[in-house]
Formats: sequence, C-alpha cells, structure tokens
Amino acid sequence: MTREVDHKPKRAIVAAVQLPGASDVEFEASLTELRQLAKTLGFEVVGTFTQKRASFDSAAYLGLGKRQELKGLVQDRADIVLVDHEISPSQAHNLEKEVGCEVMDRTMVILEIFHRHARSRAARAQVEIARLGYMAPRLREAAKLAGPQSRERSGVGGRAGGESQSELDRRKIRDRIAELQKELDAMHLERKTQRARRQERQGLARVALVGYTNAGKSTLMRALTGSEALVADKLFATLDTTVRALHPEGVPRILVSDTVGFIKNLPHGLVASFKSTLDEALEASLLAHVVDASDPGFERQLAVTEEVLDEIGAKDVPRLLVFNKIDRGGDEAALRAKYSGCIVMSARREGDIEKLREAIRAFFRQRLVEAELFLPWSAQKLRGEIFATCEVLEERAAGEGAFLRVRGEPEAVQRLREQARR
Ligand SMILES: Nc1nc2c(ncn2[C@@H]2O[C@H](COP(=O)(O)OP(=O)(O)OP(=O)(O)O)[C@@H](O)[C@H]2O)c(=O)[nH]1
Ligand SMILES: [Mg+2]
Repeated sequence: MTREVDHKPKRAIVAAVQLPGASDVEFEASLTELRQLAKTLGFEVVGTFTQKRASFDSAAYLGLGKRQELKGLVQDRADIVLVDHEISPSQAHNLEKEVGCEVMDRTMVILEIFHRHARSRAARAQVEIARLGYMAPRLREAAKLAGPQSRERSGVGGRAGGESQSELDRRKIRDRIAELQKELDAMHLERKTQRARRQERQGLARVALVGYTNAGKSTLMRALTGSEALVADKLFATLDTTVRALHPEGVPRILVSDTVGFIKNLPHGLVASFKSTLDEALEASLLAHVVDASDPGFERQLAVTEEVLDEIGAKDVPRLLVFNKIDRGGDEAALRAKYSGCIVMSARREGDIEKLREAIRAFFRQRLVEAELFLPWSAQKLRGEIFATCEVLEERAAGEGAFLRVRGEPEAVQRLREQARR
C-alpha cells in the first residue's frame, strides 16, 4: 500500500451553491460528505465557502462577487477548490482562471476515489469506462475553449479528412470504451459460469450486504463469515463484490456477498459500469440493507440506497433492514417503531452479530421444504452432496437402496431427486 507521508497533503477549500430547493440540513450533510470524500483522497480541508443563489452562475458556478471573495481566500492558503455539484467543463475552466487554483467537482472527486481504490481487473475497467465517459464531453468543451484555429486544424496523414484533434480524441475514447466493455462482458460471462457452478455445488441461499458507503458492510461481512474483507474509515473502501459462506455453516449453506457502497449523486457512469459487479449481488434472495444509524443523515442515505437499488432492478428483492453503529448513537426505540422488522445493532457487539446471523438464517429457513428421497445403492455417490446441501432428518434402508427424509431448499431437493433417478 502506498502512503502519503512525506509530502504535504493538498489543502482544499470546499465550495457550494445552496439552491432554493435544498434545505439547510440537506445542504450541510452534503458538504460534510464532500469533506469526507476529500479526506479519503488525502486532502486537508482548510475551509468551506458557500453561497445562496437561485441558480448556478452559468459562466463559473459561483456569482461574480463570490468568485473574487474566494480568490482572496485561496491566495496562499489553498491548493484546490472542491465544488459540491457536477459542473460543466467551461464553468470549471472559468472558475479555475478566476480563483487561481485547480478546481474539481463532486463527480471528479468520486471518480478519483474509485480510480485509486479499484483493485481487480473488472473494477479497474469499470472505473476507466466511467472516467472516459466523464472526459469525453469535457474534451469537446476544451477544444471549443481553445478557439477556432484548433478546430480547423484538419488532418492529413492517418486522420480522416477534416477530422480535428478533438474529434480524433473522442473517437479514441469511444474505441477504448468499446474495448473495455468487451473485456468486461467476457469477464461477466466467466463469472456467470462460475456462479452457476457454485450454485450447483453449494445451494442457492444468498444474501447480499448493500448500503451507503461507510455503513459497515465489510465489517459485518468479516464478522459473519470470518473473512478478511477490507474495512476502512474511508468512503468507497470496497469496490468489488466478494462472496463467502456464512460461518458457522448450516443448512442451507448461506453465501454472503459484500458490495460497493452507494452515495448521493453517484456519477451516472459509475452506476452503469458497476451494474455488472452488483449483478452478482442482485441475484441474492435477500438484501441486507446496512444503514449507519449513528449518522444524523441516515434517512437520506437510506433513501438514496433504495433509489439506486431501484435503478439497477432490485426493487422486488426482499430486504432485511440493518441499522448498524448504534453504539455510536441513534435512537433505537424510534427506529424499531418506524421500521418494523428491522435489526438495530452494533458490529462491535458479538451478541448483536449473532442476532443478525440468526435473522438471516431464519429468512432462509422459511423457504425450506421437507421431502423424501429414494437413493438407490447404485447412486451412493450422491450421499455426500445430500448431506452437504440438506439436513437429513431420517434414514432407513429398503431393498434396492435407502429412503432419506430431508429438509432443504426446494431447488436443491428437486435437483437431488432428479440426480437420484438417473
Ligand atoms: N462504532 C462503530 N463503528 C463501526 C461499526 N461498524 C463499522 N464501523 C466502522 O465504520 C467504518 C466503515 O466500515 P466498513 O465496514 O469499511 O464500511 P463499508 O460499508 O464496507 O464501506 P465501503 O466499503 O466504503 O462502502 C470502519 O472504520 C469500521 O470500523 C459499528 O457497529 N460501530
Ligand atoms: Mg466495504
């Protein structure tokens, strides 16, 4: 792991326009989040600068007077301004020129975090697609700002007649996105095959941990499965879906997946490109929606997560609402009253983890059916699989084989029945 120790962290000023539609609470929560995003990138936040306005200034986001004021504030005190909205390339360009330092918008900040945290080949490709998608219109804008000469600079050599530098760049970007998408599709197909094989072997009971970034999904993943998921007080620590068995194993065997966190205004390109990562999770029969109960803005986070889940087609998957971090704050009684069937817990308390484990088990137990299988002596190699996927309640020998009374998932029982007949 690389650590930024030796060189001084970049000093950032967080700036935002409060539109009439944004309540003070919402506005503050969003700024707090941007400060945390900045911290995740290793910036030191040295100030916050806000303005109430009917709309964004079309030229440079903040109003003219405010830009001058911000310039004074930046002077020797800050290296970068972070803007809490997605702004256009020309707005960013003008703001940079007037304020005299680099400007990054919220989308760019999130994309940069994803870029730094991406580990697997799939996550890297997904982030690159999203970054290129963000870049493409900005290149067009940059070319416009550079003036007509650069647009007229028509090509001879390898370039198609009359194609400008920026058009060429955009074509390259399109080709690169297509190439990455192809790679991803291939990886996706491979994962699907692996998944199908895994389901054959291990059953179908799957629960996915989903929720806002930093809610504690990976912490719970660790506690539930005894795995070494990465836990960090950072936003978007996890970008890949990982899958492990619920520990200790029982019947049915339950697989738990940890997933990428969500955030307000998740750049659209990221939602699209992480869809394939999430697909695996969405095939779960249960979503454990983890919420940080100690965050004053938890209701908004809960709503954002539900919106994104809707968007990616998971509206109808059953939910288990898990309010985590109650040791840090939050009103347990109020939560229980408002969200029936929810779990209120702390990942720091072993007893609470056990409660969560039991709630997950109970959900999957509901689906189990009892059945009697006849296993001919000639099909004894199936025994191991029966004992691995079902609970065997009774066994008695009879003539050509043995009768087994089992309890298991309907699909698993059906599959075993067919295999025993062969
Ligand atoms: N006090 C307290 N802290 C917790 C609890 N659960 C998790 N944390 C802390 O919260 C931070 C975030 O936890 P993670 O498990 O990485 O969160 P995540 O939901 O996986 O976050 P992303 O991967 O960024 O989406 C870590 O510093 C954890 O130690 C809890 O119940 N109580
Ligand atoms: Mg995580």
